[in-house]
Amino acid sequence: MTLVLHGVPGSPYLRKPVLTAEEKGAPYTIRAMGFGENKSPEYLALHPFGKIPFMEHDGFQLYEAQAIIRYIDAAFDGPALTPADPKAMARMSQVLNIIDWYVMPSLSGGIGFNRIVAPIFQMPVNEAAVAAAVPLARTCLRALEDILGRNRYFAGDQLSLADLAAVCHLDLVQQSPEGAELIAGSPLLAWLDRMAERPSVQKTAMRKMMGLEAAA
Ligand SMILES: N[C@@H](CCC(=O)N[C@@H](CS)C(=O)NCC(=O)O)C(=O)O
Repeated sequence: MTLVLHGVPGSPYLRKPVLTAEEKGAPYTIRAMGFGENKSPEYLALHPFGKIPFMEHDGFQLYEAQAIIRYIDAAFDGPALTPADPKAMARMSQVLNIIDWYVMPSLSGGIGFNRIVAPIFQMPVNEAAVAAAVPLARTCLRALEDILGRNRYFAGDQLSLADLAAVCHLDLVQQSPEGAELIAGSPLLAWLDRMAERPSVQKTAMRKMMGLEAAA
């Protein structure tokens, strides 16, 4: 049975499993949901926390993005996206957690949502939330720069799930004044350029997934 990925197109959290499936060459379909559908009784029966994404594969149901992308990496053929070396694997896990715990509420939820998503849907911009997110967003970018160091990717020379998760949150960072200022001159920009060359990253860009730009 095909891999079915449920979520709201445009959300970085739907993009993570989609991007992972693209990198693996795994066939998948998207079950596109509208804003708020994640709180419907039908969806809550699948995901009791009412969050995106949710996955089905061969009768196996799973929620939580990290669990889903690790499952896709393990269950499908294609390039390994988890390093075999324990230290590199731990580095990947560290970045995945930094993304979920610190990048999501600051760069994505605070700055990105208000500066990029809200204007698309003509929603009000919460300026206080943007300002409050800046210190943690700065810490995130400095921490990710330290981890990247002189490597090509977060876990070393090989692309891993850490890069895929991170690009879903960071590739719009320059589109807000706050993000652009925080990332100016950062070594993360060269990593972002490298990631932007990947067909998977181009195909799953936020505006393409939202249908606001033609698919490649
Ligand atoms: N711990 C969850 C968090 C996922 C998450 O925060 N998803 C956001 C997507 S942008 C969401 O569902 N937001 C809608 C809401 O909270 O109602 C995971 O990693 O899958």
